[in-house]
Amino acid sequence: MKIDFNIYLITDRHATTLGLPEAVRLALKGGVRAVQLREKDLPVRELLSLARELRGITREFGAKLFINDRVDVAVAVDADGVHLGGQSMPASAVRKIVGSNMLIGVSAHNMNEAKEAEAGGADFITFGPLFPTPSKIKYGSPVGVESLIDVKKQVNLPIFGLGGINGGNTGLILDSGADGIAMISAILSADDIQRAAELMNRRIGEAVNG
Ligand code: 3NM
Repeated sequence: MKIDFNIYLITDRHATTLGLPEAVRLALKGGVRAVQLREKDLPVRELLSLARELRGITREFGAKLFINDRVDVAVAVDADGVHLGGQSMPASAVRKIVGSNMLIGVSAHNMNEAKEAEAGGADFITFGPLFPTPSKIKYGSPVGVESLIDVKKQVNLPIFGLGGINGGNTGLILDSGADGIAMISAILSADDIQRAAELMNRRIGEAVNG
C-alpha cells in the first residue's frame, strides 16, 4: 500500500511553544513518519521557506511531507503529497496536475465528501472531527465513530480518524475501522513531544497487533 504510515501529524505552529521545525523534529524522533504542513495564515513566501525546512527534516527521518492546499508549494519543495480541504481544488483537478508523482489526501467530514474524494482519485482521507476539538467552531460538531464505521463500509480508501484524538480514544478509533489517526494537539501541545509521539506509536501498535 502506498500509505505506509498510521500517524499523520498535522501542524499548527500556534499549538506549540517551540519553533515548528524543532517540534516536528521531536515528533519524528518519537516515530512519526508523515507530517502535513498546515499553516493557513502564513504568506506564501514564509510558507515556502517553512516547507523547505520541513522537507529537509522529514527526509532525515525517511518521513513523508504533505502540504495543505498549496499544490504549487508542494511541487516546489518536492513534497510527497498534498492535502486538500473543502476550500481546496478537488482531488480530480489536482490529480491532473501532479499525476501519479504525488499522494493526495482529502479532508472529509461526511459520506458525500468521502465518496467524492474516492471518485476524484484521492489516496487517503482524514475523517472527522470525531470528537470535540479545542477549536470546534472551525471544524463543526463531532461526527462520532459511528459515521467512521459507515464510511469505512462504503469507501475503499485508507481512513485517518481526526479531531479530538488523545491517548484514551485511539483504540476506539482503530477498532471502528480507521487505518490510522491524524492529530495536532495530542502531539504538538504535549509537554514532551517526543514521548507523546512514542506513546501514540505504541498504542497504535497494540491496537493493530492486539
Ligand atoms: N481538521 P486536534 S479537525 C485540522 O475535522 C483539523 O477536518 C479537522 O486538532 C476536520 O488533533 C482538525 O488538536 C483539528 O483535535 C484537529
